[in-house]
Amino acid sequence: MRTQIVIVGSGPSGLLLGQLLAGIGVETVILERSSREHVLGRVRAGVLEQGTVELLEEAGSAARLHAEGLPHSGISLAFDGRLHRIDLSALTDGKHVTVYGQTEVTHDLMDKREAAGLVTVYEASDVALHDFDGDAPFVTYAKDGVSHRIDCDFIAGCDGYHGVSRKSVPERALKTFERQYPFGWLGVLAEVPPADHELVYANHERGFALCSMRSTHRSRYYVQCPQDDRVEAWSDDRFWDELRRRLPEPTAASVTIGPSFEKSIAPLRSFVAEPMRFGRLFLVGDAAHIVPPTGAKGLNLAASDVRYLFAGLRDFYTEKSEAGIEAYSQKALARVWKAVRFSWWMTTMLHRFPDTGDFGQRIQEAELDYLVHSCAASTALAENYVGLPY
Ligand code: FAS
Ligand code: PHB
Repeated sequence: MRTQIVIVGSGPSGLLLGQLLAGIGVETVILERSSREHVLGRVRAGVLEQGTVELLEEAGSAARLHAEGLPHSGISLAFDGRLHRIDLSALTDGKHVTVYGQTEVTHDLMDKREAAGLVTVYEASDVALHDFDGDAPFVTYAKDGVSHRIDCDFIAGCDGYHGVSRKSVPERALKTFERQYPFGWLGVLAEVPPADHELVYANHERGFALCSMRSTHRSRYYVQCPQDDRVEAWSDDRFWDELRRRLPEPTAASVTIGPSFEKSIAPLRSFVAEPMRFGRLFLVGDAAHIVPPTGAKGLNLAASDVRYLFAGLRDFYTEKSEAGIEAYSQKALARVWKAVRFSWWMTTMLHRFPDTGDFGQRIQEAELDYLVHSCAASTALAENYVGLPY
């Protein structure tokens, strides 16, 4: 079999890239390790930058997003028993974010791909990348016990942190940067109305908490927990109690409790692999970088990479120019590192570290107090949160 581009991974970056390429007549095959149901069963991001929404519009899969997504013009920071709103739109000439779950983004992109009759091989095993350092790369995989080979022009490694693509690059050709955080996030989904009409990021001496949502009747909450904590140790009652202890009283009183239907613990890390291109292989999204979710950047960075790579591939196929694909890694990494910095900064400012102590807690509160009372400081937060220019 032959195609123009093999995309490894049917997450948001793979699906979005495939949809944009289909729009200019470039043929792709997506190889996905898991089942369609398993991919859609993952609960992850919830906040989309305006640039991500515009890309989904360009991919023709933003109709439900516009019908069901929630535009948000602000967020609140909670500390020292008080809530402080950051007016994102006022500070960024009217920009906003849209609250719409990654699961829905993935679902919309899958539906669009299937409606166009484009090929996605689910439950593809033993995916292996070959000869991507030459000009005739190919990918092999097995499906239902039968081995397959796909020859292609390029391979897009959209297979996440644990995928095969980054691991296929010779170690000597890759430089990685990593920071593990000494805690995780326990996340809960419940069919209850959100505690506030916007997101609340709480700094508390017991630990970080986040009030988010998926709709006006479905809430998404997180509390910081020990790195080695287990979901089984957290009954719903214990979760609701701990969440409300970390929130200012009026916000805690607005929390509607109810049975959780999803509960999971995610580790937090910052990770970047450089460069993001190796001959005919491009690393995209979580395959190349991971950020702690505190800055709501993971999914949006994946979209940012897709934007740069799509522009490069479009120039290659329509203008016979290699300038865009040559510049991909350097352009993508410039924006990646700014988002890695912002996510690291939000995480260090809002979480309780083992060595924070009383002095560290006061320093965090002083930084937050300065942030919410300084136009310059809150503008810096706002322009990063809504998404820096591409
Ligand atoms: P993904 O990991 O989403 O997709 C990669 C795909 O490749 C998967 O479907 C996988 O099954 C497949 N794959 C892997 N190995 C393969 C192989 N060998 N062969 C074929 N297919 C293979 N971001 C936020 O902004 N906010 C959040 O709150 C947030 N929470 C998160 C919670 C968790 C537990 C995790 C893991 C991530 C979270 N993220 C969050 C980040 C997340 O949203 C990612 O940024 C986003 O999924 C990136 O999309 P992709 O790059 O497509 O990678
Ligand atoms: C979410 O709704 O899952 C979410 C929102 C904002 C974040 C992280 C997660 O910073």
